[in-house]
Amino acid sequence: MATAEFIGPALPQIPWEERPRGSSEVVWRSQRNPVLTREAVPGANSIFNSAVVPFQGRFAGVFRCDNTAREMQLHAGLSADGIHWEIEVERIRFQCEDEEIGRFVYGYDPRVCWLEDRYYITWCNGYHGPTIGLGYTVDFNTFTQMENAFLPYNRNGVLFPRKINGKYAMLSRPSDRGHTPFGDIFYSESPDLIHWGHHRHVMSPAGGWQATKIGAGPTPIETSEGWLLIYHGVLTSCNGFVYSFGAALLDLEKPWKVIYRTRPYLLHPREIYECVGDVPNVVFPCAALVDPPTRRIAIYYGGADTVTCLAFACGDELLEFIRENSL
Ligand code: BMA
Repeated sequence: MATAEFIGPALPQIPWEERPRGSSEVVWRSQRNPVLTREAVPGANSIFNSAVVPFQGRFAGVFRCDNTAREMQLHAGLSADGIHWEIEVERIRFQCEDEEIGRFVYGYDPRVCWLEDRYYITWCNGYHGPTIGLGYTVDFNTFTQMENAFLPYNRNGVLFPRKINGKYAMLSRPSDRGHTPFGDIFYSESPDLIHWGHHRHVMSPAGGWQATKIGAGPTPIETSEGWLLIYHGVLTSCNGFVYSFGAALLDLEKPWKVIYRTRPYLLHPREIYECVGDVPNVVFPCAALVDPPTRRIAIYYGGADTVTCLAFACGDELLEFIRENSL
C-alpha cells in the first residue's frame, strides 16, 4: 500500500532515539525514562499523565502534578528539547468570567491541542464530580477557562486539531464519580467550543488489554488514511486495573467510524517505573509529537501515576501495524 501522508508542520527538533538494537517493538521506550519525576517541582508527590506541544521553536506543556497533600493540579512548563523541563512551581490559575465554573476543585490528565490560533487545553475538571474542562492559552503564561464541555461525569476529553465538516470535534469517555468499571469513547461536535452535540459512539471495550474500559489519549494525528488515535485500554486483573495503550485509525470525515484498531497493545506496563508507583501497572498516554517529513512520532505517557515517560514510533510502521493487527 502507498505510504500515507502525515499532515502538519515539520518538527525537526522532535525528541528522538533510534529503536534499540535487537528490538522489534513498534513502540519503544526512551533510554532516558522516566524523563520527569517529582524532583521537577518542589513539594510534588508525582508528575505524570501530561501534555506536550511544539511552542515557538521549543516545547511547552501542561503537566499533571499532584502535591504532597495529594491535590491534583495542572502546572505549565517549558523545554528546549522536550526532555529537560522547567516546570512552574505554582499551579495554573485559569482566568474565568464565570466564578462558578472557574472555582478550582481539581484538575488532572490534561491534553493540549493547537487549533486555529491558540492552544486549547482539555482536562478532567472537578465540578460536582469529574467532567471535561476546556480552556486556552497563547503563551503558556496566562490561561483562560471556558465552559465545561459536558455534564459530569466524563473524562478523557480530547479535541481534534481542526474543524471537521465545519464543526469543532471532541472525543470523550462518559464515566462515573469513582474508578469507573466501564467506558466507551464517544464523538461530539460543536459550532463554538461551548455547545456540544451530534454525539456518536466510536468504540467500546473489546477484550484482552482493553476489556474493561478505553479512553482517547493524545490529540489525534491527521494522516491521508485517517485520524491516528492512540488510546488507553484497561484490563481488570485479580490485582486491579492494568492500563496499556494501543491505536486506532478513524475515518477522516466521520471520525466515529473506526477503520482499524489494534488487537495487541502497543505498550504495556513492564518497566519498573510503570509497574511500581502510586498506582502500579499504568501506562497512560496524553500527548504525541510528529515530524511529518521523517515520520517520527514521540509519545508522552505517565508511568504508574508517578512519573512522565517518553516512547517512540515510526509513523509508517505504526500505521502498518494497526492495519495488519486490527480487531
Ligand atoms: C484513571 C485516571 C488516570 C490514572 C488512571 C490510573 O481513572 O485517574 O489519571 O492514570 O486512572 O490510576
